[in-house]
Amino acid sequence: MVRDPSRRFLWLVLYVSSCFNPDAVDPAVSESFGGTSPTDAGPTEETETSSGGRTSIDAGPSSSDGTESGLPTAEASTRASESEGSATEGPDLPPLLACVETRVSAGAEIVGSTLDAPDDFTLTCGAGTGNDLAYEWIVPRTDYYRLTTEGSSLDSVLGVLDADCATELSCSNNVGNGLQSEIVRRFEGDDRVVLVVDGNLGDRGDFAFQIDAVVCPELDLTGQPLPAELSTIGGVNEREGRCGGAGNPERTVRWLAPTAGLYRFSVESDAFDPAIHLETGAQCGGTLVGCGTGNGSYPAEVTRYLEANEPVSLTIDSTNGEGTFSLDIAASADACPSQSDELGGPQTLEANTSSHILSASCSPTGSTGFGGPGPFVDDSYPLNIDLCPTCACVYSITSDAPLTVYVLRGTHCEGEEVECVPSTGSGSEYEAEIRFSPADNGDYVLVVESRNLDFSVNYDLLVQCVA
Ligand SMILES: [Ca+2]
Ligand SMILES: [Ca+2]
Ligand SMILES: [Ca+2]
Repeated sequence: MVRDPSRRFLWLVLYVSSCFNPDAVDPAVSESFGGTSPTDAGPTEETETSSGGRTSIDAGPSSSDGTESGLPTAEASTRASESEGSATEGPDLPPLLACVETRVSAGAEIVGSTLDAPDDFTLTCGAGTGNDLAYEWIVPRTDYYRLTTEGSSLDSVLGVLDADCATELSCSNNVGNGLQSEIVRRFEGDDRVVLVVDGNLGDRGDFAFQIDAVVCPELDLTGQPLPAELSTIGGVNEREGRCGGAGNPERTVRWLAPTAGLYRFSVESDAFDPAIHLETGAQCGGTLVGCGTGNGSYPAEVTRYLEANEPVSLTIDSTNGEGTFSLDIAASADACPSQSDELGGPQTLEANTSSHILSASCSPTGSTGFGGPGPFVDDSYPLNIDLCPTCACVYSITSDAPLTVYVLRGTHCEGEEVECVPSTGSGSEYEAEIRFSPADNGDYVLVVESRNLDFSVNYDLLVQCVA
């Protein structure tokens, strides 16, 4: 496991960017929420990573044509020595760890080749025997950082090890549909870690590797007093999503739940109608879990079950203008789903006594009734879809008043909203349909939400399947 420090590494080329530009965000990538991102497709093999890609790194002129690894040794060494600035070398820094070739810094772009490197490390999320290279990184300050091999040509595996050169802290093989690796995690200032670039299944070749501080979300509210009074004035407009936000500035915040449970994110403003989007992960661009819109009558809300210390990123956007707002994140003692059995037989959402627990992306959280503003009530049910390969089913919720039906992935309201359908109809006959195919097999929570504060809604489920 421990690398022999005497081994020569010939082909490393190290660049240190002249300055780290945190604003260098690819707008085409940053403006999409998880719901439309290709990186949402299915689970990835990485651990402790977010599935989204925020920043495109410039792999430099050398990595795209693959000629850098063919540089004469002398040239490679010269360029490496040019990079040895005060960030990575200096009298106050300790001697290099025994298992690494050199030291790197945040903002540095490293390109190189594992072609003639040794195979000293085996990372848990990779397979086989690939040549690898190891770097030491002394964390400049406590923050979340993104480590990526985006732009590499080999099938990379990326690992973070402790300074003992052996204890693996994070590992990423593939993120999204690609073969490259990404790790997003919090590092403590002055920590010394070993970063390993390995080849999966024996793959060897050119790689690019970069470390950047995560700049979206802008603010981490973990442990800060809530509600938080904030403003979108002066914010950038780089994001929009299913619930809106185009053309208006937004604010982004990270938050980690102190304990596992159901949490409600709510935003209210007198200055604008908020649109909030909740994504998984410590950086913007993760899977869109849910979104909500608010108006003068009721705040925008998203409520989900979070594991303890599970980072989420919230974008507070606007559908009309900018200004100050109040963000609250409150633990809920409600059970979710609210019902223990699957929906079957006639039910009633009582206008005054049913609970408001969840909220939909495709209809407002609440409105103003006879007694003033308030949230809509909802019932939620476990739902297991287990269809044969040629089967398909239509779930129809029929009702005597308008309602919204939506479906969350998972068993306890932890997952993303995968479908949201407002009922259509008139008089006392309304209907909302959701279709399931074998590709949808899995566990869900089915939510039925009233869209009237003052009247109860009677509803029932009709399931029609074809084989
Ligand atoms: Ca290896
Ligand atoms: Ca890979
Ligand atoms: Ca926006």
